[in-house]
Formats: sequence, C-alpha cells, structure tokens
Amino acid sequence: MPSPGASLIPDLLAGSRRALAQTISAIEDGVVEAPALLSALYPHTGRAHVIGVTGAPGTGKSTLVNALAKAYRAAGKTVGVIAVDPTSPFSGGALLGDRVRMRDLAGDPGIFIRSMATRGSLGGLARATADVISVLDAAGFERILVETVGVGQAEVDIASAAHTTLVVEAPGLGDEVQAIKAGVLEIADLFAVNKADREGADRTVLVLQMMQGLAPAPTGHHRATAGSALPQPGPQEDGSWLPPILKTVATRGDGVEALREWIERHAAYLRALDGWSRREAARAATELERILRDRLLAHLLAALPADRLAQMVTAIVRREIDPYTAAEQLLTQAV
Ligand SMILES: Nc1nc2c(ncn2[C@@H]2O[C@H](COP(=O)(O)OP(=O)(O)OP(=O)(O)O)[C@@H](O)[C@H]2O)c(=O)[nH]1
Ligand SMILES: [Mg+2]
Repeated sequence: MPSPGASLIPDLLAGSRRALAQTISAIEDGVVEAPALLSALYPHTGRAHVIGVTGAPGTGKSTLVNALAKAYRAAGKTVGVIAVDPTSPFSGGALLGDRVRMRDLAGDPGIFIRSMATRGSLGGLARATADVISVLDAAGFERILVETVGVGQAEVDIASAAHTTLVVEAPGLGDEVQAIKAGVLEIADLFAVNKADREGADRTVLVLQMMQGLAPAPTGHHRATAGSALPQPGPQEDGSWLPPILKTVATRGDGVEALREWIERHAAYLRALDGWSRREAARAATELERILRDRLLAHLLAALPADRLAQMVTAIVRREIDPYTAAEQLLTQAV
C-alpha cells in the first residue's frame, strides 16, 4: 500500500477534499507519517476560529451545530464540523443519526463534516480531535465547530482546544441546568438554552442567570429589581466576559443567527483584549504537553521488558508495592 505521504499536502492546501479526507484518515489511523504530515501542515494553521459545542446528551447539540453551520455558510464563511462522540462505538447509531441530520449540508464545498468516535482511550480521542482541527485549519476552513458530549473529561478537553466554548442546555431533561452536574459552567463563553419551544426554557434561563449571580434566587419575597440595571452580557468594564444566555430552537433555526453573531462578538472580544493570543498559548501548551507525555511514555515503555508493566500492575494489586514506588522503580529501570 502506498504511504499517505507528503504528496497529499499540496493537494490539501489547494482545496482537494479527497486529499483532506485521506489526510484525516491517515492521522486518525495513526500511520507513521502522521507526525510528519502534521508538521508540514502546521505553518498553514492558526487562521481558523475554533468553536467548541458541548452539553448533556440530547440537548440538541448536533441540530444546533447543523443550524449554525448553515448560518455561517449564509454569512459567507467556510465551515469545518467535527462531531466527537466519546460514548459511541465507532459505527454507533448516534453518529449515523448525526450524519442523517447533516445531510442537507452535503455537496457544499464550503463545508466539511467529520464524525469521530472513540477507539481506545478518551485521551486518544482528544489527541485525534486536536489533530483534525489542525488539518481543517490548514485546509482553510474559517470556522471549525466541534461537538462533544458533556461527559467527564471531554468537555474540559474541548475548552482547551477551542477559542470559544458554547454550552448547550435544554429544559425538561431532569436537572434544571445539566451543566451544574458536569461542572462545565466555568468553561462556557456562551450558553444556548435550546428547545426553547418547550416548557421550562425561561426557568432554565433564570437558573443560569442565578448561577451567574445576576438574578436573585426566587425566595418568594417581593423583589425590588426594577431600578437596578443588570449587567449586560459580553465584555465588562473590568475586561472580563459575561457569557450571554441565548434561547434557540435549533430544529427551526430560531435564535441561531443571534447565536452566531454572539460567537463572532466573542472572537472580536478575544482579539481586542489579547485574549486570542492567550488562548492560542494555552492551546499550544496543552498540545505540547500532550505530545511530550505520549512520547515520554512511549520511550519509557520501549525501554522496559515487554511484561514489566503488567508485572508491576499485578504487584500493586497484591499490595506488594505501592503505585508511587512502582513508578519510581520503572523510571529508574528505564534510564
Ligand atoms: N423540540 C425541540 N427539539 C429539538 C430541538 N433541537 C433538537 N431537538 C431534538 O432533540 C433530539 C436530540 O437532538 P440532537 O441534536 O441529536 O442532540 P445532541 O445533543 O446532539 O445529542 P447527543 O449527540 O446524542 O448528545 C432530536 O430529536 C432533535 O430533533 C429544539 O430546539 N426543539
Ligand atoms: Mg449529537
């Protein structure tokens, strides 16, 4: 089989979708040329605005990403979409559903959609996602939307890979605000309260406002809020950003254009306040640490006898050794 080598790069940069798809597959498969491909592409990256979309299962992330992608196309921007699903096996139904929903975007050369599911660890998925973001960036896509399900580490990972993080909430999914549980409130630059056609959307907005410290808790007392101006979302006088809370009905496209405009406003805010380069620095640091960790671990494992790690694990389980001492011994043995 011919290696998916550097010959792909000129075609990818010239806009070939075939070269793009092949490059992504090569990187997902972890072929030996993958690091070289990414190195060659790196000088062409750094132009895209990466938008992470996260939230609890079923809040309507895919539908919203689909609608946002359309809004961006209408605004003349090219869009890359990455749907990351850490919960689904590779050919899972959820991904199939996503593809079906995104069908109306197919055939448009200004958009490229890629579904990714976990093959192995969540960490592996985060790495592949960061790499695919780089490839789409190099290929010239101006906006990159990355959907990930808000479970565990995934949403925190996405925040470190994105310039702008959109947290999607929806009424009627059990918890009033699903983000409380997942702890994604801190990473949100914008909130979408999707399914605003359903009962309880205003309540979800209110709870989010309460959590932002804007609305007082509904204690039943008469509230004298009439005169006191609430802070407006967006850039604040102290240079911080107050995340806007936007109601959307993704299935109908309601509120999606306003959401798109707020995403653009957030990018402008980051650029104006040096926040863009700070986020770029944070992204680069995460990336470098991740690569170093992988490489160091690979080096270490290569330097150890094949079953040494498994022996250590057994010894730890039997309480013959503790994990700290075990790690120390492996490190000493490897160098
Ligand atoms: N009523 C209503 N239904 C919606 C809205 N947006 C999405 N849905 C429906 O909600 C269901 C879930 O939507 P998805 O877009 O798949 O949600 P998701 O968050 O991507 O789901 P996962 O990827 O599985 O976590 C689908 O049946 C959608 O048609 C909305 O604004 N209103
Ligand atoms: Mg989805």
